[in-house]
Amino acid sequence: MTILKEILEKKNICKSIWFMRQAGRYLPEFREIRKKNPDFIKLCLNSELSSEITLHPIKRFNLDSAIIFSDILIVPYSLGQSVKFIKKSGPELSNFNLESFLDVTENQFSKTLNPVYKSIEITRKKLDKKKSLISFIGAPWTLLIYMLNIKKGGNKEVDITKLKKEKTTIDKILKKIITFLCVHIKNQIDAGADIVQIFDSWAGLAPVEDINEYCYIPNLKIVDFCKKEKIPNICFPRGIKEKYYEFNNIVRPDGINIDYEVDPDWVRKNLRNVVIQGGLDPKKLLASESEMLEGATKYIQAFKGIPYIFNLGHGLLPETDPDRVKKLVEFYRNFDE
Ligand code: 1CP
Repeated sequence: MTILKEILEKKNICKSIWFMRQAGRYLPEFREIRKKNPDFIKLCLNSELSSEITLHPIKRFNLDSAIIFSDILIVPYSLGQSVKFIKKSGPELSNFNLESFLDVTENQFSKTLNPVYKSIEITRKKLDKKKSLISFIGAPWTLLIYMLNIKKGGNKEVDITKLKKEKTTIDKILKKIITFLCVHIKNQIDAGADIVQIFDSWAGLAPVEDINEYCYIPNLKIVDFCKKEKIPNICFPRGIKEKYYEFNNIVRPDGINIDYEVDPDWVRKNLRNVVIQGGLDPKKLLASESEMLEGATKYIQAFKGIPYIFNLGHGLLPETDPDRVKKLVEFYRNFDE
């Protein structure tokens, strides 16, 4: 049994560490490959290279889990939208077209994503049996934001007028996308992944009065699917503050990744019947070494005596020094609780 499965299913207390966005921009070996592959989506769909990138951080830091190198936006891409990554300004999707979106069949969708599944197969064979291979999806609300381009104001809010205007379209998108996200999860697990992480990176931007409809219910439907299929799952509803409590009680995932805005002692008291993951601010890896290690200590101690997966409160930043990551891993491994 892989280490994360042991924690998430059996609630065993094991030491376990991995990082969100552990494969990618901060690693010179990734940047080398990326230079030669200007089309990012094509790179995600290159099974051999994607597997190689997935294993970069495992080779360097001997982490307990690998997360497959892909992107949450591969799903909108497979449903007909082209995706470009503009340096500094982030991802840009072509205009959403409801007809062509609704036209894509499950078979076409799985066929486009086949290289991801192939990459999982290759990676599983190369990965130590005890290590987990994590698959992932973007949660429906986070995908909607990119698909309809409804973020504004320097990523701090959504365009509510546009959200209301597009309501009928949104209902249709949600219905289909939940089904197809479940297909993508199942295909990744069948290919050899053993966990799924559901990234709701923009959950904090859901209007308070609509958080049930846009965040809780879509996550719940996906988690219920995972439970039916016995797939260990971790949710990451980033930025919802004290609503982590409500989210956990409604969605009931196996694991929950906390962000750095929620206090770990509050989390320990309030989030029950769920395995906690993450929390440390990725900016701590840019600060002094002692500040970074103090930060890490706070999380390790807050979750002493209960199952806890060490990770961050958001992904590793592109400017992170890989040696810092190494230091943090060593510190965690040697920490005497
Ligand atoms: O330009 C480049 O070189 C591409 C940078 C890059 C990378 C390395 C993007 C573009 N995506 C990825 C890989 C990726 N994305 C992974 C696999 C690597 C790993 O985790 O080890 C994963 C899990 C993601 C997930 C993802 N993509 C999320 C959810 C997690 C999060 O950070 O909130 C989101 C919101 C995206 C969208 C996305 N993809 C890429 C960018 C620049 C963005 C916008 C958000 C951001 O700036 O990260």
